[in-house]
Amino acid sequence: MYAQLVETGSKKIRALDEMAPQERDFQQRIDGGIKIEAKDWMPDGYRKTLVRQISQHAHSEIVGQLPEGNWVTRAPSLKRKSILLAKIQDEAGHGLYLYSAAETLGVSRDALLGDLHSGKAKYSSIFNYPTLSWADMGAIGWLVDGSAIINQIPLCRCSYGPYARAMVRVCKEESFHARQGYDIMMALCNGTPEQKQMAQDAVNRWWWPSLMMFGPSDAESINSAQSAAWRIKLFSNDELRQKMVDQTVPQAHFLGLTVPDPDLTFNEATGHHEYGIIDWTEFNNILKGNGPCNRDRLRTRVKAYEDGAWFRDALVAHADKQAARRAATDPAA
Ligand code: BYC
Repeated sequence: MYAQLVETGSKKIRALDEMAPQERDFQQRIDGGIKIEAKDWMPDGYRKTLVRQISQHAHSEIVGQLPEGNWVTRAPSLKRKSILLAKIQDEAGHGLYLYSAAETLGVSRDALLGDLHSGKAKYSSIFNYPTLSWADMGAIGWLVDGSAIINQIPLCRCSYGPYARAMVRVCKEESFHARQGYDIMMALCNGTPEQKQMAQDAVNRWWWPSLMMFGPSDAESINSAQSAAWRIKLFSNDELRQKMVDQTVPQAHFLGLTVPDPDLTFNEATGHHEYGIIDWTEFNNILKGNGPCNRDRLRTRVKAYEDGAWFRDALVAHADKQAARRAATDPAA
């Protein structure tokens, strides 16, 4: 079904009869819905695509802690603070599952983090925007984690076993994150006019960046055709973006908030909300490192890594001591 000759930028998806036997077997397993596991043979391009996507995803999770971390000390109540802390800790956990999934493909976590810290690796564009008010915690949970769920539920069924399995738990936790975000928005929208205005202002700033999270339009997406053939991507960027808009617009209406898109219309015939033109110049600028917070995020991330060196050293020293103790008491071990 995948095997049409699709041009993907410089690449062309090859038909089954153009493949060497080993690659054909591999593709047929994927087409048959059989998961690929770490020790299975895989084409180099499949491995590279997964390392690229899973590591970008892992980086997004840990950089994604920073905009919300900014509000832990300013949460409006102890309850909100505990919930926010739990959410941010979940994101660290997601990063760990994902780095572990990437490691099964033969790359080291140190190398991946090195690429993040040098600015070579990408992470999601969304985390390069500032969090200016408490309402941003609501908007991030509702819109950003909401978008993440839409993108990641299909990944639970992707062809690479370790990635798919990591996604199952991630999606369960993301669902709590999205609810806590919507709950913050509900509280603000049922509060004073100033609080409602704060919620509206947050939606005004996070709406378009959330749509950009899904990546370039299908026409511009260089990796999509091959990733779809390998069942790493089960839906296109535009399909998932449309799902997000269709799901979120009624939620905004329920809150009594306006979606900041004058061109937004509901098409009765298709049942979809049609949205206006996305500012891809803004997206591309962020990808080039020129968003409002790119430099700050990277600086904070590198500092956190350097400040944690003593802790990583202590873990290694502890593991070495335990191994030495085991060897001393049981030389056969
Ligand atoms: N930001 O050919 P395309 C979270 C890049 S974590 C930056 O469509 P692909 C959360 C793309 O990498 C959310 N870069 O690529 C965490 C590619 O560049 P390279 C993270 C982007 O891979 C904490 C180029 O543009 N989720 O929700 O087929 C707190 C062309 O794009 C972006 C994931 O990582 C972007 N938005 O599709 C709260 C999910 N979009 O690599 C929440 C897994 C595109 O060729 N990833 N690019 O140099 C995916 O599903 C896919 O990788 C994407 C892109 C849909 C993101």
